[in-house]
Amino acid sequence: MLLIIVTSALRLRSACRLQRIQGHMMSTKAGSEVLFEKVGNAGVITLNRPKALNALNLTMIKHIYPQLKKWDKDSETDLVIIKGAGEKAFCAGGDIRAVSEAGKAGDSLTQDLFREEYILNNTIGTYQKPYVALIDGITMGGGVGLSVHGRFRVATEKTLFAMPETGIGLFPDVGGGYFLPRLQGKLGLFLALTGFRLKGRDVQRVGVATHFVQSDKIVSLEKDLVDLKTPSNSDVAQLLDSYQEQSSLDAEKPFVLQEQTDAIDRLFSAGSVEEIMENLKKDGSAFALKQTETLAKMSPTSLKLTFRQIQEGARMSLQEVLVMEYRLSQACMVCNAIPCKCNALSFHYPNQI
Ligand SMILES: *[C@@H]1O[C@H](CO)[C@@H](O)[C@H](O)[C@H]1NC(C)=O
Ligand SMILES: *[C@H]1O[C@H](CO)[C@@H](O)[C@H](O)[C@H]1NC(C)=O
Repeated sequence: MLLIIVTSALRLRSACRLQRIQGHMMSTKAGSEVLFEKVGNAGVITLNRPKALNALNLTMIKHIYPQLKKWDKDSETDLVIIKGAGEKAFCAGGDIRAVSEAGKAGDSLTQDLFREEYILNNTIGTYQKPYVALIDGITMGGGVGLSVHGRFRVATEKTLFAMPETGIGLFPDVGGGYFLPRLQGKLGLFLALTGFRLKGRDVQRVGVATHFVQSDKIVSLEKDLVDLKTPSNSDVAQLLDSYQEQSSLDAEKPFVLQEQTDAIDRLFSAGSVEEIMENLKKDGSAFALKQTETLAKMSPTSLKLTFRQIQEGARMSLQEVLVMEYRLSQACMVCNAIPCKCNALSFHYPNQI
């Protein structure tokens, strides 16, 4: 009898404890979607929504922006590292589902999300201290925004890069209009229109990443970065270079678009999307045919918008591009609020990956 009472009491106590732990977890949950740590003199940002492939939402952006500002001014912070939690993703994009639902409801969330994200992109683009993005996994849309404008982007064999926005009624924003036309030849336009996915070493080969380091070396790289004493950008570059030299994985594997580079430059040199489609049809090669099929699945409005964005962006500063894209995004949301063609696929993102 006594035994039963004791065990029940114990059970009750452990149940209470469990509840307390759960309660504690609940209370720390708000704000845990992005973690900020000081490790030595490094500010470390961890995007922490692994189940949502670390997709950015407004709460995260609102936390990251002031923290970056603070670290930029703080004499005890010498560099910033940004990474994603979990095995799969750095950041698979913005929380498009939330945005598109809010857009339909005429909510100000869409406006807020885009505005904050543009401000954040600009902050990263002009950051004074070394900024290192460890893009060890899926990196799309907003995840590109958090990395590509920063000084250092480290890809691994797990990196999967794409700007899939033309498939969801949007356009490759977050400064896509700036960095895409600056890739070699017509590659940026090709990536923007088709949403073509680049993997691993190729992400560095095209210049989206500045370095390639094997994934199993990232933990050690991060430790060495944190241990640097008041590093300059060239100190960080030196360390990253040395890690890159030790990473021989896939070094022999040719660039996935090696054979198609000339074709891309030729077929995508055109005055309009229609002309590109014409070029592809006339060409008739297997590669061209495949691109025709891909483009046929994209939002026609998005394709035209993206074409013009990339064209104009080539001549603009990052700031000018971000302002242009903010205006475009607002126009897109108004368009998406009225059910129209360009909203066709928006609910499949980012969970489509
Ligand atoms: C962002 O995601 C976190 C974690 O999933 C959630 O708690 C928070 O409410 C989200 N914020 C917005 C604005 O959706
Ligand atoms: C920030 O930059 C990324 C990549 O260039 C882009 O995908 C994202 O949409 C940008 N955000 C805004 C609001 O411009």
